Order: sequence, then C-alpha cells, then structure tokens
Amino acid sequence: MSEQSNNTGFATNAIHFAYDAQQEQGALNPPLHLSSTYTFESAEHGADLFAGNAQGHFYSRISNPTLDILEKRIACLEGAQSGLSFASGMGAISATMWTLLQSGDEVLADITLYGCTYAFMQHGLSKFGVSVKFVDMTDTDALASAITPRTKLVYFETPANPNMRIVDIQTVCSLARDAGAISIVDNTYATPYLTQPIALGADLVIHSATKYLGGHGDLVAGLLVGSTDLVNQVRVEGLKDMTGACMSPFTAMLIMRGLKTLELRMQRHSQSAQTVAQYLTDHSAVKHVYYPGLVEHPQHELAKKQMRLFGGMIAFELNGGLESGKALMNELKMIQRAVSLGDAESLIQHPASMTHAAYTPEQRAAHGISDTLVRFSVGLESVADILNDFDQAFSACHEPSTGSLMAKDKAVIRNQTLDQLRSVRHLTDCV
Ligand code: 4LM
Repeated sequence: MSEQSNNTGFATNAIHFAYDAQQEQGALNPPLHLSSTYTFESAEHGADLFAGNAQGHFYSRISNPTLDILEKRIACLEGAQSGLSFASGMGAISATMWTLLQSGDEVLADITLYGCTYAFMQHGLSKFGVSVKFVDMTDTDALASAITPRTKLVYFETPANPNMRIVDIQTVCSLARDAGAISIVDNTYATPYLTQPIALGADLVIHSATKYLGGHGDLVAGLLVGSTDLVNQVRVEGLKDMTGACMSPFTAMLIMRGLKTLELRMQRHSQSAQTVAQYLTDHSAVKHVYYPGLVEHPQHELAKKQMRLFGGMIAFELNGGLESGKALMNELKMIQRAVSLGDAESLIQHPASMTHAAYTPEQRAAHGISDTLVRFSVGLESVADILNDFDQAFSACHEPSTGSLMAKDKAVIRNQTLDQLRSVRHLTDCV
C-alpha cells in the first residue's frame, strides 16, 4: 500500500502502510536491508547527502530502508508526521531528552514513571545541569502552577507504570503548549490502538517497542513519533551524535510482524484484563485492584474518554501486604514471574523490588508507588487458565476462594460459571 492511502483502518495500516510489494519483486514482506553503508553516485553526491542537500541513505546508524518502513508505519498508526527507531525504549527517551534540553532548562515530569525513566530524570539529567520537578499530573491545577518560563519539556506516561494512574492528555498538553513547552507522552502501556496522544495535542510520543508493539518478548526496541522537524532534530543529534542507539533491521522486521496483530492482541489483552481485574476485585484476599476499566478506578471516566479499550495491565495489593504478594507470586504455575510486559505470556512482578527499585522507599511513597503493589501483565492465554492459576495459587497460600469466578462481570464472561468455562474450552478462547 502506498503512503498516500492512509485513510484506511488501523489494522490495514498496521499490516500494509508504506510498503509496496511490487517495488520489491513481489516479496510479501519488506526485505531486510543489512547494509551498514551506502554507495554514492559520485563524490559530489556523497557531499550533498552529508550536507542534507540530497535525500537518501548513507549510513545505517542514521537511516536504513527497512527501518524507514517501520518508522513510516508507526507514524501512520499514531497519526504523526514522522517516526524514528531506537535500540531500546531508554535509547529513545535519552536521545530525545538530550536533543531537546540544555543546561539550565527544567523538565516537569509526572510523579509515576517507569523506574529507569525516573532514574534518568532524577540522576541522569541533573549531571548536565537540567532540573526535573515531579508533579502529580492527575492534578492539572498543580501542574499549571508548577510550569515556569524555564520549563522546556512536560513528560508523562498514561496509564502510568506501575500504578495505572491516568493523565488527561488533552489538558496537560494544552497547558504545556500555552507555556511554550514541548509535551512528550510515553504511550507504551496504551499503544496507538488504544490511545493516540498526537490527536489530543501531544508534540512527541515515545514507545518501549519491547512491549506490546513487538508483542512476543523477543526483542528490545524504542520508537518516537511527532512532527518532522522535531523527529529530524532527534535523528541528527540524539541518535546520530549523542547515543548512537539505532535499531537493528532484524528488530524492525520483528516489530513489523508484531504490528500485524496489534489490534487483535490489544482487544484480547483488554478483554482478559477486564475479567481478571473483576476476579481480583471480588477475591477476599485482595485489598485493592488498579485497572482503568473498573468503575471504581478514580479516573475511569477519563480513561473511557481517551482510551478505546482499557489495556492489558493490572496492579493490585493483597490484604496480607508484601509477604502475601510474594507468596502468591511464588505459587503461580503458568503465569511467569518476570519484568517487562505486553507479551503473549502472562507476567507478574513486584515493582518496588524490581522495575521501580531505582526509587528509594521514601521516593516511592512520595510518588504514589506502594511497596505492596503487585503488577500483572495479562497475557493471551485462555482467560479461564489465568483465573485457574490464580485460584490454585490463592488456595496454596491458604486464602479462601470466594467462589467469585461464577459471579464475576457477567457481561464479560457471559454468565458462565468457571466449571462451565472449563468444560467449554472453545468458549474460553473467545472470552
Ligand atoms: C517494565 N519497562 O516495566 P526499554 N517506558 C515504559 C516502560 O515500561 C519501559 C521503558 C519505557 C519495563 C522494562 C523491564 C513505560 C520499560 C523502557 O526496556 O528500554 O525498551 O523501555 O517491566
């Protein structure tokens, strides 16, 4: 499909955009261009490429024909002008920040960020004379009064990792714009299928493509989208000269394969997560469940406004606190204990001692990250098997079962009792 025809649906663009098989000898999938360097027609042509007076590839740290397709495709899915690929999500974050900031600038960041993003902001940027203020961006009045003329960037995740706080993209980006600051949204948890921050006013959107975009736990990668001006600036400064954190064409091929099923996977992740969140909510051993699809979530209405579905990530706390959380994790059989998220396999981890260990206990308390929180990335397995695994783990921890599976969200599990679900396998596959 040519680049002009992007008034087609999300899934169609995720599969076809920016690639024409007829230009590549009919090859259904884009070829892998493994060349590190590119030849010039003449000495003058090479000089023109380097000077930016001619278009074309000259070295794969800066651009590559395979990466080019992925970059155009993610830009299309996010509704942005341009895209750029990186060796990791942290590569995307650091290259972008180093390009846009200089000594004396100030960054306003939300209080809840992925642990390494927080470490980069808190410890990394200060080494270069950039100050970072952490503000609760769910409180837009607090944000409005924190913005100063020195504020260069406003940065947040929504849903936030790990506690599922939802930030109002439209309001926060408009406050940033009015103050002359650039807004950056980390859209890793939502993916462009659920939320498109550019349409809501964001200047730049960042992804850890390691997660849902790749979708199979077999790569590490980052992506950035935004205006052609900003993205090009990051390409020629942050990527080319400062970090060199470029993506491999093999990785781009795997992400493009993942994107083909992104819509289907996000639908299934979201559907199963709603069922699991309801199951956990009704379990007597569970103290609190954080999932934006639950009406009890404090920002459920906002989530409904800016998310197509509520995604595959859940956080919860048990009545017995941290020790109960660890005991539960250790009893799970199918669900895997691992960091990362967005894979086919259900993954469970403890943020305070794992992904968010870069925060001190005091910082976690101040940033709304409870030490008793358990994070669950709902996989693509049959949902009844996910519930069964929790059931047997709770029983092994001597937590009484509430028999709650039967009474859970009837709309979601279609009035099936767990026994019925167990006996009608093909039905569980579409729950
Ligand atoms: C994790 N996360 O949470 P790379 N932005 C967000 C993230 O969750 C992550 C990154 C950026 C986890 C990794 C172990 C919202 C990562 C950084 O890991 O550098 O691709 O992305 O489990």
